[in-house]
Amino acid sequence: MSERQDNSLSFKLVYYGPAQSGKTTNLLRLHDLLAPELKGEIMTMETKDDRTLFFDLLPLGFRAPSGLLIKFRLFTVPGQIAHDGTRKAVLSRADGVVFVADADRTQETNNAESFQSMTENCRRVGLDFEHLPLVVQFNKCDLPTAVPEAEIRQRWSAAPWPLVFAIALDGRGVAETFRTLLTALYRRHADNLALASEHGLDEAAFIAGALGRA
Ligand SMILES: Nc1nc2c(ncn2[C@@H]2O[C@H](COP(=O)(O)OP(=O)(O)OP(=O)(O)O)[C@@H](O)[C@H]2O)c(=O)[nH]1
Ligand SMILES: [Mg+2]
Repeated sequence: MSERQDNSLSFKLVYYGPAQSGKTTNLLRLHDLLAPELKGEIMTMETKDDRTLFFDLLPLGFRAPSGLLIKFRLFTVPGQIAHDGTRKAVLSRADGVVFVADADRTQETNNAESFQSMTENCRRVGLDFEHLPLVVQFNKCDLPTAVPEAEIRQRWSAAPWPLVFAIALDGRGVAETFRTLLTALYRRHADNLALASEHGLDEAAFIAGALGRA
């Protein structure tokens, strides 16, 4: 998170995950669903077959009662194996991550490899993975071949991160995922940034400011 002289804060949030899991779709749906005070244009960079080559970016923001401007920059990484260098660069200085897994049973190995690469890349860019606000989304729950929610929950029961089940294609679970990440982000930083005491932002106001009407 960067604090600036101009009374603003900027949080970098990254959607990470294996190729084609629905990271870009999450950002596109968020852009449709959210109405924060400030919403920039979504920038997507896709090749002709819809695969992210570098990253996508969605800028959002709102002003706290104190006047502090709170900005969010939401990025996606490219999931294709070949783009690991780009993933590392995008992950650098992230304040929070959504890991978008593909619920399709055929994607279990790809999910596991991508999660592993995320932890390694966090280490390489100097992020404290232990304390990183992280939400795990299982997307594509509409597929007939999706692993059932109960089975996924059981498998992840020992993991400390919140799980959200989504069908990003029709927007389901997309705002909930973002809201869950904002909650973790707030709890991580509220005290050191004096968000409640100096800026008039309790957790609900922080989340409502970032989401707008969603
Ligand atoms: N069935 C189904 N398909 C989805 C869902 N979400 C996304 N897709 C489709 O999955 C494909 C990949 O989606 P993207 O959002 O481009 O995936 P990505 O993770 O950004 O892919 P990379 O940029 O290559 O890493 C597209 O054809 C989407 O329409 C979903 O919830 N269900
Ligand atoms: Mg993409």
